[in-house]
Amino acid sequence: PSVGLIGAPFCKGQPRGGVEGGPDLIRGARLVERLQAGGCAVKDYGNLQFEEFADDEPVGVVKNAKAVGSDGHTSVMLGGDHSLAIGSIHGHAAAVGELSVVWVDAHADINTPMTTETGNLHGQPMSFLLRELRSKTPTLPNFSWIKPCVSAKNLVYIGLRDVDPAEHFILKLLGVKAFSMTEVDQLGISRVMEQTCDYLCDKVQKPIHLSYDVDAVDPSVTPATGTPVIGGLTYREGLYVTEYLCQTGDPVHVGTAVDLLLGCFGRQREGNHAPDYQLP
Ligand code: DIR
Ligand code: MN
Ligand code: MN
Ligand code: MN
Repeated sequence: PSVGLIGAPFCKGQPRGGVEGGPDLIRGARLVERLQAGGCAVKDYGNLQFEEFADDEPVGVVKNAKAVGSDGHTSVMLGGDHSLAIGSIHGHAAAVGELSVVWVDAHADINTPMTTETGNLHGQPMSFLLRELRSKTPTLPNFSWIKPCVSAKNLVYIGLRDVDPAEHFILKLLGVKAFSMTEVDQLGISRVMEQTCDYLCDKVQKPIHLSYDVDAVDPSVTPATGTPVIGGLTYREGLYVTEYLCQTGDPVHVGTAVDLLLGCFGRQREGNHAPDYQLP
């Protein structure tokens, strides 16, 4: 496989500093070398630069709309906060057409600017991307470039356990497929992944866009998240998701830490060896 990395040191979709350091920290964990060692060709495009907006006043309760709206672009995006998924999914859809989206997260991130309780745009990206919510999302400053490009039937959630009432209403209204932690407990992660792929690949097989929020994994494993929610995926369940998608589809976007990312590009816990490996 061949991987293009883009760092997105961005944090204005939510109130806390820290995540903007994510891309360089992930690189610092020798991501490039480890992908190469696994047989991937890697091109690192460096970090995106984000404009500063002195006049980024709240729109209603929504914060930093101009800064979030002006991000964009495609491929392996190292976040950064989850408002970046607007740009990465939009760009991915522009490049390949119809997409399936697997959203692994404690949260549904599907609040609209009208339902958000926090004003934080990292809790809203799916509302701008879903065709079915077009009439429910007012256009924010710098958001006019966003064309809804994902259909509700092509979206699957995994790991939900902190969903706002309005978000829950939207999920039920649109009939979105969701495996909350209850279903993970009930079915086990292997059947969750099997059913996810059966569901998405039912009709024509489309490229899968994996959007992975590190807070999907239990905070005992990923304590550095700004929004820890107890009762998440174990490290092993978290990795299983990426290993499984790697052997079935071709996920193109991930925003998370090294092991999960390596899992997306072929690293298996059972081990790996090159096709031309010879025993000495
Ligand atoms: C909450 C929290 N539902 C919101 N969302 C988070 O701000 O809309 N998403 N933390 O990752
Ligand atoms: Mn988040
Ligand atoms: Mn989350
Ligand atoms: Mn999220």
